[in-house]
Amino acid sequence: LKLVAIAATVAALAVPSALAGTPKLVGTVGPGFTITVTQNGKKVKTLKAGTYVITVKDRSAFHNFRLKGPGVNKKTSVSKQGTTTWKVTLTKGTYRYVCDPHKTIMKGSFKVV
Ligand SMILES: [Cu+2]
Repeated sequence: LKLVAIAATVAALAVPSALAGTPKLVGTVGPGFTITVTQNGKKVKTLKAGTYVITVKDRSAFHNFRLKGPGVNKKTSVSKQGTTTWKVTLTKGTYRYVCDPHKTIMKGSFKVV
C-alpha cells in the first residue's frame, strides 16, 4: 500500500514538473456574458510566440470558450462547466477567443509577435 501511494505521488508530480517554466494563461468565460484571457491577472494584449499552458475556466452551462488562431482551434463544451488545461503553441498572428453561441458580443483577441 505504501508503494502504491508513492507511485501515485510520483505520477501526480510528473505532469506539473514537465510543464514547469511554461508561461501560464487563464481563460475565463461566464458566469455572466464575459470572456477574458489573462496572464498574472492582467488582460492579455500581446504575447511572445512560444508554448503556453492555458487554464480555461468555463463557469457557465450556456457559454463556452473557444481559442482560435494560427495552429490552434480548441473549445470547451457549451453545456458543461469546469476547468480544463490546454498546452498550446502560439505562433505569430492574431488569436481570437469567443463564446460560440454569443460570439458577436462575447469575444476578444490578442496578438502574438
Ligand atoms: Cu455565451
